[in-house]
Amino acid sequence: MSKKVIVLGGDGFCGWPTSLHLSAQGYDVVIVDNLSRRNIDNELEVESLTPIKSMGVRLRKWEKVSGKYIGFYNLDISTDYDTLLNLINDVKPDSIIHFAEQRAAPYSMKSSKHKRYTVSNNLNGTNNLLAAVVDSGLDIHIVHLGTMGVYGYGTAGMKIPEGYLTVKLEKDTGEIVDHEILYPANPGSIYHMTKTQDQLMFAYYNKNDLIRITDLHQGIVWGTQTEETKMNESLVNRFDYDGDYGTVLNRFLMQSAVKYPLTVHGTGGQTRAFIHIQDTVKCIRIALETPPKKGERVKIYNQMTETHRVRDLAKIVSEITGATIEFISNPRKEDDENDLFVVNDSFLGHGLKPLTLKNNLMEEVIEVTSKFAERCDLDKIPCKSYWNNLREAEAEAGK
Ligand code: NAD
Ligand code: USQ
Repeated sequence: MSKKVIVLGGDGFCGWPTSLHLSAQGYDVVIVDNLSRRNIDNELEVESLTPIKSMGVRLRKWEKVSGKYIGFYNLDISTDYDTLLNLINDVKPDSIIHFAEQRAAPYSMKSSKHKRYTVSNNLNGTNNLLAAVVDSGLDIHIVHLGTMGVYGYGTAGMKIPEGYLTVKLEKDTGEIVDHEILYPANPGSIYHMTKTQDQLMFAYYNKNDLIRITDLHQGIVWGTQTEETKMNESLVNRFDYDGDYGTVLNRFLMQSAVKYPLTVHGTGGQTRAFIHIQDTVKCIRIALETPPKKGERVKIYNQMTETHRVRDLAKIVSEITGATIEFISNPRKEDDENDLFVVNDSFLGHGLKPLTLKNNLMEEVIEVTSKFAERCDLDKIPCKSYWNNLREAEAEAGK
C-alpha cells in the first residue's frame, strides 16, 4: 500500500516540486495550501519570473503526464483548525510535511503589519498542526522545513552541529556535567525568529505527546526546476526575484540575464549555506524514509550542501555571465562579515550526492532566467524593506 503524505504549503517554491517528486515515487499526496503566497504577489504587484499555472491546471497536467492523482484542499492552517483536524482524520496520513509559513525575511520586516502577520501565521500554523496531530491520536511523522538561520551565522570557532550542542555545566558542588541543549537561537529577522520558536514547540510536543518530528534546518534554496517540474511547461516551479522574496543567488542569476548590476548588500562578506531545489526534494524524501522512533527526540538535519560568501557568489556569476557588480547599502541589520562552517553529515550519510553550484549555474541561466527575462519588472528588483529606521536613514544617506 502506498504511503500517504499531506504537504502543507504544497503550492510554494519548495512544496510544489516536493509534492510532484513524492507522487512520482509512489506516495499518495494531498496538498493543503491557502494560496497566500499568490496573494502576497498581488499585494507586492509582482509575479514569479516563470509563468506558473493555477493549482487546478497544475494538478490536471500532472495527472495527464504521470497518471498520478494529487488531492488539493484550500485552507489556512493558522486559522482553520477544525477543517485541518477533520482532514487529518479523513486522510490518516503516515506523514505531514510542513512548508506552510511566510518565509521571506525582508517581507517580515516591512512594517508592523507584516511582522504581526508573519508571527501569527507561522506560530499559529505550527501549533495548530501539532495540536491537531495530538487530537487525531494518529502516529504521524511531522517533517518541518526550518532554516539554517535559527543558529545565526557566526561559528564560535566550531562547525555548527545538527541542532544539538553538548555543553559543560558546573554544579554548585564544583562537579562538571555534560548537558545537551538546542544550539542557542540567534535569529536575524522576525521571520527567522518564528523558526526559532517553532523549534521550542517541536521540543515540547515531542516531550509531552511523543510526537515524531524531523526539523530540517535548510539553507538558501537556489535553482528552479526538478526532474518532475521539467516534464511539462505547465508544471514549472515559481521563481521569485523581487526585493522581498527573491533570494540572493537566484536574484543574481536573474539580474545577470536582464543586465542589472548584481545587488551585493554591504561588503558582501556575509557567508550563507546553499542547496539546489533538486537536492531539497531528495532530502525531504530521505527524511520521510528515515523517521525518528516513537519517544526519540526531535531529529534535526542541516539541509545544505555548500557555503559561499555573497561577494564570491557575485564574482562567480559575473565571471560566467559578464554581469557587473554593485555594492549597495545594506537594508538589513546583519554582520558585514562572517564565516560559516556547518555539519551536514546526516544527508550525506544517507547517500545524497549534491548538485554543485559550479556545475549547474549555467543551466539555470539558459533554461530559466534568460528564457523568461522579459517577464522581469526591473522596478521590483531593489530591496526596500529596511530592518530599522537607522538602517533606512543610513541607506538613504548612501552609507
Ligand atoms: P513559499 O512561500 O513559496 O511556499 C509556502 C507555501 O505555504 C505557499 O504556497 C503559501 O501559500 C503556503 N502557506 C503559507 N501560510 C499558509 C497557511 N497559514 N495555510 C496554508 N498554506 C499556507 O516558500 P518556500 O520557499 O517554498 O518555503 C517553504 C518552507 O521552506 C518555508 O517554511 C521556509 O521557511 C522554508 N525554507 C525555504 C528556503 C528557501 O530558500 N526558499 C530556505 C530554507 C527554508
Ligand atoms: N543579499 C544580497 N543581495 C541581494 C539579496 C540578499 O547581498 O540582492 C544578502 C542578504 O543581505 C543576506 C544574504 O544575501 O546577507 C542572504 O539573503 P537571502 O534573501 O538570500 O536569504 P535569507 O533572507 O536568509 O532567507 C532565505 C529564505 C528563507 C530561508 C533562509 C535560509 O528566504 O526562507 O530560511 O534563506 S538561511 O539564509 O540559511 O537562514
